Amino acid sequence: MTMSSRRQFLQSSLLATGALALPRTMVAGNTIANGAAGGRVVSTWDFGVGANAAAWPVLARGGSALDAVEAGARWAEADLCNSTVGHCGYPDRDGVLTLDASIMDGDGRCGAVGAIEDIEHPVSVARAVMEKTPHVLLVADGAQQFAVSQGFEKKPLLTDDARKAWREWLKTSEYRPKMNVERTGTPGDAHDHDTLGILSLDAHGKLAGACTTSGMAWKLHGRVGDSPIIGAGLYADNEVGAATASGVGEEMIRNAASFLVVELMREGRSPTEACREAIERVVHKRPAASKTLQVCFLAIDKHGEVGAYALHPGFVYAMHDATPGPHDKLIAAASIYGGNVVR
Ligand code: SD4
Repeated sequence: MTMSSRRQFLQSSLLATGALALPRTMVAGNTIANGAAGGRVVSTWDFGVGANAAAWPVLARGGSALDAVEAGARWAEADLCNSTVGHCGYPDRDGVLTLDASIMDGDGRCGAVGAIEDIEHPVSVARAVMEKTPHVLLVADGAQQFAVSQGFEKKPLLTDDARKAWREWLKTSEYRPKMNVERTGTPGDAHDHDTLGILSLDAHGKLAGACTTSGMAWKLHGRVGDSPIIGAGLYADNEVGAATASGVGEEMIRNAASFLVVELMREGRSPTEACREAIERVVHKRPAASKTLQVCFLAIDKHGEVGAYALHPGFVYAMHDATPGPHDKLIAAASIYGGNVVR
């Protein structure tokens, strides 16, 4: 899909304001007895619509949340319109594209890769780390060697557009992450950071999540963000719920933020309340910095209730389930600064 047809497609999606409040009902046996019957998948940002569409068939045929989130993340990694995830991501300040990804099952199993180069599907390498090694996180050359040993193809990923944007950036060489800029398709004018965080509840009442990103464009070579750090960019616990994050990852790492969101839900907060409280923690720790950068959380509880919150307006997430009506819902999250703005 071209950039403009993608925009039209997204514009025709249902945009609603505020977090989605679904009835909090109990999971009856193996069936989710509310609007999430058959499962539900939620993903960060507008490209979450495509990720959800790739994940949904897995849930619809009774597959696992884990398989669903991997399918959704792989779609985003291969998306040729996305300058912030996977194949078309923007590089670091040395012109090197390094990717971060993680995956977590609600039963506690998890795997991740950080700063991996030349491998198209880091989320699947993360899953292999989880399933085939005694470890959780592999980074850089070691992660790549492991990927190749598992049959992943090594190939150069940096696109001409990304290289062009990097050359443009070199003219100023200023590291100043942009907040919620429009995706115009002009090199240098695209988002310089946005992660695909995807969470799913399957028809069996099990949760899983995945996170995949090229991280912050123009970062220092070797920088790893929150996305592959379990508890920072992603956390899932079948007993409670799951959470993921997008935005400037250093804030998520400082606050163990996705773990915090899940723990707040464990204490009884709704997903929206938990995300809001985690955002407040970010503000409390670094009030001045919080005015200039974006942080966003997305959460789902074990009943399928979904919530989100951001520091600044502009954060949208996508939701897909079996309820009748339009399936590609884009929902604008509320924010601490500036209320709700749908772009
Ligand atoms: C990172 N959290 O590497 C990622 C980037 C991102 O919205 O999601 N930006 O810090």
